Amino acid sequence: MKRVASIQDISCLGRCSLTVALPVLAVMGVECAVIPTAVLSTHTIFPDFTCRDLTDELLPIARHWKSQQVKLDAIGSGYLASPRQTEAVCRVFDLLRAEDTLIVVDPAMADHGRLYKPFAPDFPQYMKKVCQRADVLVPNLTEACLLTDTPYRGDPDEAFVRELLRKLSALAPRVVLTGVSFDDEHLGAMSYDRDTGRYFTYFNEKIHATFHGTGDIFTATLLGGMMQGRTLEEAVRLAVDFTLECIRCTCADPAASWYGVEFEKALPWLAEQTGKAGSPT
Ligand code: PXL
Repeated sequence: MKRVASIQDISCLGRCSLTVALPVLAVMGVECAVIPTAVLSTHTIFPDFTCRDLTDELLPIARHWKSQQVKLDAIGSGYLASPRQTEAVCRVFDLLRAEDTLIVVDPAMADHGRLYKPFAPDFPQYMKKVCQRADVLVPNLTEACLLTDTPYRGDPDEAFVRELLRKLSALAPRVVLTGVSFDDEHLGAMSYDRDTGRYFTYFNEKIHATFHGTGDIFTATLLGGMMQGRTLEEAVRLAVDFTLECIRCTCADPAASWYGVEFEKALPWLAEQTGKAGSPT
């Protein structure tokens, strides 16, 4: 069985970060060890959330694992709570990565043209260092602009997105940009592989509703898909389709909460796709 470590926060309520990665990876037949970066009462879109930064725990956890010869097939990072924490996460990567460990970084710090509330304008400069350790970097459009010092555009065309991907590839060899849309009917992701020069685009239906935590669902599914032996491009398709399935389930429920998607209802769909990928090793 493949084992990954997921480095991101626990938002006790809100359906994001670890509370999404754990069930998604479990359904995909992948063991998910965790390094929690912070404990928050809710995600940061709620007012007055509490937050306990766990930066000082990260390296002791990693050192203990190292002493136990823990082997990781992948390490994924997501929301990080402070600039100091980005430095600790870089050290955790350096300590725990083996030659064949896949590093997947989601620079979860911004959306819709704006940094999340807790972050100062210089935070992307710190996050860049984490991104430079990635084998696969998975930003949304806002994060991609912040990481490449590109003015944000809410209505990108294909030339803009290709150029953004190319600029991002200075940070990591493979890049997947999420939330890509060139018209009113389609939404998906676009990837770029610096070594082959190949772009890949995959769209599915665009549902006109925005939900929180969909980026975390996408990245967890992408990582799980790659651990199941899918190529990056196959994993992108699966992640787009599963994220859409989660949004469909949420929109079908008039009593759905505002703060996150009902991914739980879509997990059986994901389990079915997992069967199609063959047994996890
Ligand atoms: O979904 C990204 C995310 C993760 N963790 C926390 C967040 C957010 C987005 O706002 O606030 C705590």
